[in-house]
Amino acid sequence: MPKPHSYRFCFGPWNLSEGQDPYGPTTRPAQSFDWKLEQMKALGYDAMMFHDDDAVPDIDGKSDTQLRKETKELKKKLSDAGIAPEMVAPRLWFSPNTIDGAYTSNDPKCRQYAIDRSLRCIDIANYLGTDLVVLWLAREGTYLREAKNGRRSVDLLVAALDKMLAHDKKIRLSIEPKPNEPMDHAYLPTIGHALAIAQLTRDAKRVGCLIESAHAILAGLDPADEIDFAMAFGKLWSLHLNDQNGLKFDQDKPFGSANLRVAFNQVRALERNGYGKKGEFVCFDVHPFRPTKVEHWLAHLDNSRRTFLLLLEKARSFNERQAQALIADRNYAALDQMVLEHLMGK
Ligand code: XUL
Ligand code: MN
Repeated sequence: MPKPHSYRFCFGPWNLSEGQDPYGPTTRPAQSFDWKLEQMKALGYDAMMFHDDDAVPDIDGKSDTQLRKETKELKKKLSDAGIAPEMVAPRLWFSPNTIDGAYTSNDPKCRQYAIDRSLRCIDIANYLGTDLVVLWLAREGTYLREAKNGRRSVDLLVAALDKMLAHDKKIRLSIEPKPNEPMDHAYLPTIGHALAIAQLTRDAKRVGCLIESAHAILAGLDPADEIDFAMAFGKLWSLHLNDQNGLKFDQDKPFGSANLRVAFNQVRALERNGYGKKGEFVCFDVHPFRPTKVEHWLAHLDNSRRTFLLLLEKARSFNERQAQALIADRNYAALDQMVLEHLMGK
């Protein structure tokens, strides 16, 4: 039996969110970055993931010198805290320049902004000491079909990826697909799309993906199958575990909250593929429920990791021999019940 490996855990500053939604304001007061870092240490997490402007607030108004200085300060803070920088992601959905999309905007000036901003994000990753840039392509899609030319959008996405790959010979790009929200339809809705577009770039082996459980569920897919698919290509370089109750807005629920069995199967898929053995982190892209009180603000992160570790025990103690015998006998009813009873502790 190979020795079971241990996992390392990560979250981002945005996962200690304040409760705002499209219908109402915050329900918890904003906290400083230093407070968030303290909480991460207290929870015993290993790494932090960043948007470019989590690392350098108000990035658009800052010079390259300032960007370098602030990132170096952040790097020191992280290393003093014993926290690794996992990745940096350009926030390409906030600026007035990305109203109609970033790399696929119909306005060439806006497309240029998106590329310049992405190159600065790569610089931040370099200063911080990570080779991973995550691309959640929030507004690369349409509200209505006729607004953009889909074929041209694919070409523009490839051109943008190529510029990033050329800017830095070592950087790896992880595309985080999501099928909808804020767009009606996104151009890269699934892992298959992300890995396919990688093949059109100048250096396909440096373009991989990040799976978020909720995003896969929103695409009508099983996140465990997405994990197996990405890992068959050796391209699952990061992971956002969370949960999602059906086809609605992106809920970012605690891991396992909506469907424990789907969560169990994700852990099984990670185990059988050896996720984490090359230094990949298990990140929880989870948010507190809006009614959460300040004194319970960290619970969703603690609980997600706790559920993950309990499901890991379940994955490792699953009776594979018994399961294989039932599979050989095509007795899927018994297999089904065996899984349920295992999860219920029978
Ligand atoms: C959006 C989402 C983002 C990315 C990082 O749904 O998941 O937080 O993970 O940009
Ligand atoms: Mn995510």
